[in-house]
Amino acid sequence: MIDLRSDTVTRPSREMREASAGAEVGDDVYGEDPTVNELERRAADAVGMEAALFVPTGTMGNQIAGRVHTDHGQEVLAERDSHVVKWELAGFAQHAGLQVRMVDGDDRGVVSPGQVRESYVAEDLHRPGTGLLCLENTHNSKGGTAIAKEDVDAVCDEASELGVPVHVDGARLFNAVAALSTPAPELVENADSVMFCLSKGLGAPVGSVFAGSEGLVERGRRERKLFGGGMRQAGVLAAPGLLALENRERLAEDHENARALAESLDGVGGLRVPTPETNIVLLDTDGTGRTAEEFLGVCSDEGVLGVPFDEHVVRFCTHLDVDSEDVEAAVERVSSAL
Ligand code: TLP
Repeated sequence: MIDLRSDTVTRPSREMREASAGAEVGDDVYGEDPTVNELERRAADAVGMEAALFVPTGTMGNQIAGRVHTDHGQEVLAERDSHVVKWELAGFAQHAGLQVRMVDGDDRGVVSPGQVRESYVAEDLHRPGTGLLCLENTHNSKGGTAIAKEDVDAVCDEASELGVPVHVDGARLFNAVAALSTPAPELVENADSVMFCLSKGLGAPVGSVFAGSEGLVERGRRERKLFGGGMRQAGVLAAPGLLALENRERLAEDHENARALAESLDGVGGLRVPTPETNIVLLDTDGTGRTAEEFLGVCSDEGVLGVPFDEHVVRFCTHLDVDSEDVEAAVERVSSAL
């Protein structure tokens, strides 16, 4: 099976399993796990923030952001197709009492400073006030688009003028870094916090990071406890996370594989496949006469897995466990399926 459903499907390497087995551990709720402490230090450095917090999932990292930046009952601004809007069970509403004000980004998911200003709500007797702007980079639903520093900075400046903090859902931040050749600390330097996942393209079995100022991360630590995320001897999970940080450089390979996959499949049997910016390939199945689900059915019969994103949109994702030969094989199998 060539599994292109997500970059979350990677299995931990032997080195990761060994690092896990040999990890020095302590009770992280007491701040005594040396491996977690080391991961948090290195993760903060990697994004140029003062401090970082190891969390079990990207979802928890984003939800912690919702709670630490806002007051209950405020509004959060987020792009309409972003993960926090589509795939986190309305967590901002459930956990932080936030009303989400959705903004239509452009076709790459970029939100403009003008949209931030227009959507901003000043607090008064009738209106709750905007407590947070949440950005996503890379933007998953828009096909892993890598949003440039100028675009990130422009909205951060606008938000800052309005007194609104900015959180970046950077589940795939290092894919953006690789695609843009902009170091992560520069890409998020004007944001207040960032979440990035160790468990996606970086290949760790578990884990994400929430990073920001010392004060924000300390508040985040309490929220993580509230969410049931105080993980005790979590060094066994942080050790593979440390190795995952070393995988940042190789993300460019996934991007090359994604490009090769898209270029080879574009036009096959009526498929329309734009060239991706990172590791996410979106396929428009309309011209094949099949819906996304039907297309995935025939692909699965040939041993290729993807996920449906819309009635006629399928996502294929490249990752650490897929090499260029697998991509060639996937192209052959999909072509024969069609
Ligand atoms: N995304 C998953 C699914 O939930 C869709 C995937 O396969 O892509 N932010 C973004 C942008 C994400 O893509 C994801 C996961 C998350 C947050 C949540 O991370 P986890 O799965 O660790 O909670």
